[in-house]
Amino acid sequence: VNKCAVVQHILKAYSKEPKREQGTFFAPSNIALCKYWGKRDTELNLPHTSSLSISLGNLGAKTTIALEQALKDRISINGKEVDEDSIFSKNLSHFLDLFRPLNSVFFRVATEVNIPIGAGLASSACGFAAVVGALDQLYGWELPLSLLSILGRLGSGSASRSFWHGFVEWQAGHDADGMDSAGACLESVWPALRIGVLIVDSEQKKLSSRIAMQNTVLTSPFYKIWPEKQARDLKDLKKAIEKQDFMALGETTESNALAMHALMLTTSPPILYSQASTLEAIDKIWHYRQLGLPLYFTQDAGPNLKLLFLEKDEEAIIKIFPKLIVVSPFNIGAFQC
Ligand code: 2P0
Repeated sequence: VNKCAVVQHILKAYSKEPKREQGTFFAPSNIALCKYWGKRDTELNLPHTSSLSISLGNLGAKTTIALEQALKDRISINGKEVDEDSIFSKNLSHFLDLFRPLNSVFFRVATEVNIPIGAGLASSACGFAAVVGALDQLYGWELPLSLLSILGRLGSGSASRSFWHGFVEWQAGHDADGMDSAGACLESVWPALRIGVLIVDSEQKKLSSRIAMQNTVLTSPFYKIWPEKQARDLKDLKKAIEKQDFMALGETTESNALAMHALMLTTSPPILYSQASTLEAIDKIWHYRQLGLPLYFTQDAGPNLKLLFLEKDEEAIIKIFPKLIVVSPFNIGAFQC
């Protein structure tokens, strides 16, 4: 099954002509508490295991798409035109090929992102989600979010989780065409929960997570025990969220991230996203935790950390990490997941 077949299947009954002049959509960035690492299908970005994330409230991407009277797509980020020969433009135009009414039709895509650049804040996740949402608006499909999630996943796996606020579970699914592999939000709200973005190194990552996760699946002798660990962590996280048990949430999140990075170390050739500054920060977190401060971290495909803590400890934690960017995931007006 290829991407084109999935898109045609989802959109077969829908308009091929734009309903409006333009479409606009905001998608929040998301951080996985239980990670997506490894695909059973690299064409459709179908994961081996389910994952669970928290969305970052007002931090994310807002994209506007219109048809463009030109011979190519015109793409801008924060008002700046992106070079058409860049890998970014080529990837996005390739994705947009799936949604052109004719091969000769092109788009103007303007994205505003308000996430700190180089922080490893999953810009591809909210980026692809916002593009799909904006196309839905432009064409007037009004698809349910679960189907937008499947379309977003075709751009980037983690985009499937960027269509909701709050906690989102991406079900791995079993079907070959991935029609059962989509995100869904959990009803729970946890207003006191805080995520802190700790930038220890703002250089671009050297190895894309796409290649890194595939190498892990192919060469790590420990990958076969990953699904079992994931299933347990996912269950424990959902229980912790339901009971608002912060220690259980933190312990499981941290353990899940460390297990993912341990898998990478056992990949051939080995993958190491941590820098010395990452380990220093982890040491500091563990030091303060031993002194009684409830503070945990997670780490993605880069050297920076995302801290988990509660509102009541925010002041103390900012004293320890003065440059921390603090996000309140549920402080978004009326919460609707
Ligand atoms: C996650 N990451 O669950 C994991 C944890 C990074 C570490 O999803 O190949 O950009 O586009 O499906 O979604 C990053 O991977 O990969 C990611 P593709 P994606 O957030």
